[in-house]
Amino acid sequence: SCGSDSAAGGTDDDGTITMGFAQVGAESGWRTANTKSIQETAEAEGIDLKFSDAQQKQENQIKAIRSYIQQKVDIIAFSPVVETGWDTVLLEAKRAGIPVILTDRAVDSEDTSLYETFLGSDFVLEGEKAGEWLVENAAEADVDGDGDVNVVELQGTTGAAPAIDRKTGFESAIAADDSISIGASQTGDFTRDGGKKVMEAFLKSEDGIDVVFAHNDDMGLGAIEAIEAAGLTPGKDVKIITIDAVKDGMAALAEGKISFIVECNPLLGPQLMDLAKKVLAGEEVPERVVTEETTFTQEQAKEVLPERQY
Ligand code: GYE
Repeated sequence: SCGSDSAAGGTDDDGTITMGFAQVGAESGWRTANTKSIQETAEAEGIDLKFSDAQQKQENQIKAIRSYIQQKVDIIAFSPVVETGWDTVLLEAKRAGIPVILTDRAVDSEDTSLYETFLGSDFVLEGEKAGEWLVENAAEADVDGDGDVNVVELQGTTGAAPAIDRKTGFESAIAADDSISIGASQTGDFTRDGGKKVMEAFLKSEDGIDVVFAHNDDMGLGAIEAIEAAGLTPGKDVKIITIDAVKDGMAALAEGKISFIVECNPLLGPQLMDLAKKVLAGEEVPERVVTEETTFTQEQAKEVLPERQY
């Protein structure tokens, strides 16, 4: 499969594919499930996986990618922690003839020849689904009955594609109802602890919070801790909407603490390895592969929880 085309990668003489994967970190249940899916699929398919955890720092990801280039891996895959600032290192990979696949999160590079494809969710659509549910359930979500639905937003990592896009999607959907507005919005960095701390501050600074929109389950679970510590009942005194649908989030939804979850699928390993094989075999791959996702109400969570894998 290793032709003369300098932009194409190849495989070792024995046909084994070596993939360097630069992961974001271990910030959430979603990320843990994503890492497991990638590692298990590589193992099952005999792909030699070099894996690094960047602890949510771009500089660490760039270092990892540079070391994969030096090690002459066949292919690099990564989930960019933020959208900007990747052109230089991606150009280095391109010049070394190592193809790159983006997975989970996107980059904002104008030069799309810097990567082969982008596999991941439509984050704008996820935000829209969250906002549409709120519009449909606005009367019930106005928990203090003052005629206004006051939302506080727990944003994901600043500059990350899912934080930017989920905010955009949510805002565009709630624009359909004048009674719904976002009173405060801050990053909780996609972690449970971050969600808890920001929610503690919101509970002190904001009057009449009706709804929490958290960009992921973990921050929503942190918010639950803060709400309960303030003597309030999540799901009753404050409605919570989240994104991901990992097991802990689904359990809180089934218990009535969370009101609605938009699914974001972390099990990208099989599709990623399939795309990697195709790229290295010189086959055409689509520029964009969007994962399929659904949404869950409390009733639906109760039904699927026993079989939830992650
Ligand atoms: O929603 C969040 C994680 O990029 C889709 O990152 C991913 C997001 C996911 O930390 O839980």
